[in-house]
Amino acid sequence: MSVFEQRLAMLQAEHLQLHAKTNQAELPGNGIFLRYRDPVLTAAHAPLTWRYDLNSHSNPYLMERLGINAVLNPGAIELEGKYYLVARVEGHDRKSFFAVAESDNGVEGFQFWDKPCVIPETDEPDTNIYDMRLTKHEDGWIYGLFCTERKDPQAAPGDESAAVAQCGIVRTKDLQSWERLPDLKTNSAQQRNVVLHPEFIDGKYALYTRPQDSFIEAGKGGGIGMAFAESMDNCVVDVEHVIEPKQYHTIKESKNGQGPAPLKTEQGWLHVGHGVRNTAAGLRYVLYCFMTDLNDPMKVTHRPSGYFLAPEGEERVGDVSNVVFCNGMVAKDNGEVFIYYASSDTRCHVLTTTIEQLVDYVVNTPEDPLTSAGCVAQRIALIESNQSL
Ligand code: M1P
Repeated sequence: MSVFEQRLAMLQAEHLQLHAKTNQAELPGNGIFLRYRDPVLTAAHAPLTWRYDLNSHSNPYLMERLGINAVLNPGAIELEGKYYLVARVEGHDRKSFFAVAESDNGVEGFQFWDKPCVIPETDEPDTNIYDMRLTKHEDGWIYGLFCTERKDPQAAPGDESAAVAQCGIVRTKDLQSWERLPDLKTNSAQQRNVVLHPEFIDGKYALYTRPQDSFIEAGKGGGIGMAFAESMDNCVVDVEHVIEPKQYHTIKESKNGQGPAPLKTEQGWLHVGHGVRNTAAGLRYVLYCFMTDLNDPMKVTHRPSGYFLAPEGEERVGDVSNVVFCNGMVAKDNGEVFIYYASSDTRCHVLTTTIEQLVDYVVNTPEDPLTSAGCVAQRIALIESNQSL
């Protein structure tokens, strides 16, 4: 057997094994959600045809020609009972692209479609695109809002890292053909984490934004904003109302951002977002929840204290360590919820829970009292109530 044949047999066997692997919930969990033993989608899931030249004449050593570095930050959607992730796939070349992976049960067996998504460009080509949020809008389209990054035209000579992030928009009916619409226009210097609300509000499209001064730092901006647009064909917003600000000495003191589109529940719109704080070891990203009023989605009604999910174990290490990030969530008609998140900008995972559990968590978990003394009083109240049982 040639080197080529031996390597191909090994690679194919490994790939098959990865896709056949079952995933297990880790019990007993925290009562809010279940984590799973294995990531649902990783760089190793990328088809061999994306990475290798499979021609034994042009590639006798079966070398990897176009490696995949990471698979992260997937948008998620359920269509006719199947689970689809639109993942951010990053090559060894640092450029990201989108690719669809599907699974029958949402926790295992995710398999990429044959080819990555072809996202048309605008007149101003994107250098890098990532982090798609999918929204099934009541207008009948599935929208994908994502970050488009281009070199900062104001960059000082020699500065090859200054970038401008803005919101790109596509729409589709089938996740196969994507219609590119003009980028979102706002008054903010930088935009990431822009998400479309699934319903019209007063006849307008409603968007969650994240006004930001510079590429990494929120600066005077930051917070989750809400803004309204007449149309998605030329989406322009004027005022961004910050409905969920960053806050001193909390898990969102540096910045925060909307996760996927919020879930509609009887008690309110349930949001998953990310909060960021700075540490001596760099930025730490955790997930947190909040709820907004059904009739007035600009009004936050519940803010359970602290984080909902923080990186654990191997999740803590990766290209950007100490990060969990979520931009995909699926709520089924039977109340089950699948929350997809990535760890350390490297791999994708799932959490499962229910609308009932999430609502209980958001509505009945006390708010952060914002001081040590307040937290002690809060904990003593819990202890004393338990002692009186
Ligand atoms: O590296 C962590 C995350 O950083 C950015 O998120 P934010 O804009 O909130 O800082 C994004 O680049 C995201 O993709 C990345 O996971």
